[in-house]
Amino acid sequence: MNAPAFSRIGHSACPHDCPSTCALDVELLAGNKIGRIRGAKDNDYTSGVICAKVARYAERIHNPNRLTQPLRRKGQKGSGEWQVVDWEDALDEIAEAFVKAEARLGAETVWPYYYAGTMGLVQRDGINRLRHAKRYSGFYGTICTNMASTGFIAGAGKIAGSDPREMAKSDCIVIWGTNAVATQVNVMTHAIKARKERGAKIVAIDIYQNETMKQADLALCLKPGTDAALACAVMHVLFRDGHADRAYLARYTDEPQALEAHLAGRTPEWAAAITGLEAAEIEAFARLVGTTKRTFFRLGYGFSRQRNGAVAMHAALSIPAVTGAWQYEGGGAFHSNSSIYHLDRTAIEGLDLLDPNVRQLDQSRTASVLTNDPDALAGGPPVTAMIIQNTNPVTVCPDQTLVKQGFARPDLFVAVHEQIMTDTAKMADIVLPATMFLEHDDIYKGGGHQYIIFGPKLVDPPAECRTNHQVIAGLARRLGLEQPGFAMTEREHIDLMLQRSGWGTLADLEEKRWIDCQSDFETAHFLNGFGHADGKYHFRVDWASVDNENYGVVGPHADMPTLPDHWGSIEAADEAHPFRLATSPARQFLNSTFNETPSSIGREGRPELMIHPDDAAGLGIAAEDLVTVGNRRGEVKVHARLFEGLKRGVVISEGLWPNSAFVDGKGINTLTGADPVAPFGGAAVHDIKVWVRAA
Ligand SMILES: Nc1nc2c(c(=O)[nH]1)N[C@H]1C(S)=C(S)[C@@H](COP(=O)(O)OP(=O)(O)OC[C@H]3O[C@@H](n4cnc5c(=O)[nH]c(N)nc54)[C@H](O)[C@@H]3O)O[C@H]1N2
Ligand SMILES: Nc1nc2c(c(=O)[nH]1)N[C@H]1C(S)=C(S)[C@@H](COP(=O)(O)OP(=O)(O)OC[C@H]3O[C@@H](n4cnc5c(=O)[nH]c(N)nc54)[C@H](O)[C@@H]3O)O[C@H]1N2
Ligand code: SF4
Ligand SMILES: [Mo]
Repeated sequence: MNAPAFSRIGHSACPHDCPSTCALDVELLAGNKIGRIRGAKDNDYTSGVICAKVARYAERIHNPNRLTQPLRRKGQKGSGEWQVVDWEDALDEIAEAFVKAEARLGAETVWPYYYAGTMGLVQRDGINRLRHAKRYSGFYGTICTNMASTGFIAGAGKIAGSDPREMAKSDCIVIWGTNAVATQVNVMTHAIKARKERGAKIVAIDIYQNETMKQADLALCLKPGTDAALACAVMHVLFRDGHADRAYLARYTDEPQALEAHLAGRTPEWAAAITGLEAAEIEAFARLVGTTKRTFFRLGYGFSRQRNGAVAMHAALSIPAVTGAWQYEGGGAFHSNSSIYHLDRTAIEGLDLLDPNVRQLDQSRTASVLTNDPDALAGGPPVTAMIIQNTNPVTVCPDQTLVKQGFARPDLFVAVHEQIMTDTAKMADIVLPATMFLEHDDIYKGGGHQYIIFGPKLVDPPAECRTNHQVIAGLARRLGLEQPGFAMTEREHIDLMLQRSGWGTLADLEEKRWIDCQSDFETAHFLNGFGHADGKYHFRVDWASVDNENYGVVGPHADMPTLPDHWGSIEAADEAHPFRLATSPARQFLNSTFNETPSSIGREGRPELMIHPDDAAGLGIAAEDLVTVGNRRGEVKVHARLFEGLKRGVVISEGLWPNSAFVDGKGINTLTGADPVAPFGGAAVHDIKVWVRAA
């Protein structure tokens, strides 16, 4: 068959939960089809580069397994037996279930549940308008960013930093706890440009030799959950060897003397014993960042997915405050730009209807919430009705055994609005077919850069797929809600938000394609002061009072160190669990998205456990063997892959695979914990003690 004729290029933005939020050029073909997707060359962050999985998007959007009609469950929950229903009946049933549940147990028994499967502000966050209008339980979205953002705000006072494009002007780029080659490829574009044009050094800090570590000039492979020890020893050396910028410290930081005194005992030898690095490696890294003023610390999420993750982020962020790297172009630090956009989300999210007394339920504790743990329910009623958009908790949430038990509860009604039949959709009472990003209008803001980008509807959705916005409006109508936000179109919402935020109109944005929201150099480098009231960088942290839009302290927050330090709150290995497991993202998947596309599955192969050959030998495990990995939460079967690029005692399983890809249907999150992480919650998905045995 001939390929459909090429018609034109459409412009969009990648909607997925990836810091790169690439500006896209989409080949639009005859017959409502798309061809290849490319990165926009004229966007100076995307720079014409995108990941392979999105370049191949035709495979996902035209996937024959897409959901295209509303379905009602016929058999038992999870039985896979469905009956096609029409939209009006499906929405009636959901609205009725919500009304009944509310009449029995109060509005808080309904839990609108969503996450970042699309990062579009209208389609992702519009569900909050329904929640606020009805006083349904709030969704406290902690699973991804909580520890990282808390640690960053603790030090810098807000989440912003040096212009990410400045990486290309750095002399040293430290890629810390992010596997950028796989998870946000554009970081590499700018870092490699600096290496080519300026001879910049690239440092990577991770727990295994992933693709990013392989590209680094200096690759530090440490034990999971020990990054703060490394950071402390680096700062110890900086003070010891005269590489601390004392004038900068005096002007811009809170307690430099206290920090220096505190670090006196945090020697490279002390850190070597904790991190598993050689003291000489730590010295070399400290010397490099101490003598290279234009050092750019690109701090990722991975190293914060530990029970001490907030402390680790804050400790790593403290290094450029000691060297004074913030003063130089190409220097400083960056994690995310979420603080720079000042978008007025009132209409999209119905913030004028928000009642702060309504309880918030923690996403990372979904396992506990749905199995009726009174603490996780904050003393309120059980959750008995849900609508789920853009997330797949039965795959992605910690403590999967309990998550599955929760979703199997006969007294829980669940509607899932999805693009494909995920592990979560399989457990639903009603499944609604959703549009993909090229089939609806939305607006996106970069986490890893500084652009707002418009993504218009470019093709028609297949069959009966509807947008999230349409579904929320359909339910609102049935529930008698008359706020204007439900009647507005996506475009009207975008236009209103832009205008109220001082970013012009949608028409302006459509013409320009994107808005560069970068702050000026002094602001971005905090030379006008950091985000705290005193304008200083804070080495000393009162964790309970960090301002991170939180709903209250949880976990062992009282034990958190106030100055940067190694905090032993991780799930340390013990005799019964000699291994530390991390569940790092696979290159061809994006969380659980793309784990349904044949080319991604083909490239990833199957769920595996990477294990050091000497550890495997000690357990009588050979390459390719099926092994069982377990802890008190459950057991998972995967194939062993012998791999020398990690420390003994550390094992890695890349994902996220669908649960059905595992021999006995138990996904990797069977092993992760839903215990609340200090100080404000989150999921420690790389912080797991396990045993391993031949299956
Ligand atoms: N291909 C692909 N891209 C993705 C995703 C995906 O699943 N697949 N997910 C998207 C999402 S939602 C997010 S939030 C971002 C996340 O992207 P990243 O910021 O890259 O975070 P992670 O992928 O969680 O982990 C990054 C690395 O941290 C390592 N790591 C784990 N524990 C430690 C530790 O204690 N110390 C150190 N130094 N390293 C550690 C992991 O092994 C991994 O290699 O990526 C996005 N992009
Ligand atoms: N073990 C382990 N667990 C993890 C992680 C890990 O590294 N290891 N990473 C964690 C992280 S960082 C994150 S962010 C979470 C992510 O967890 P999720 O938010 O659940 O992420 P996705 O798997 O991308 O799921 C998004 C779903 O949204 C659907 N979707 C996309 N766009 C739309 C839309 O417009 N409308 C509707 N209705 N649906 C849409 C997709 O089809 C997909 O099934 O997972 C976390 N879980
Ligand atoms: S997933 Fe990330 S790297 Fe790939 S196109 Fe989307 S934003 Fe860019
Ligand atoms: Mo994430």
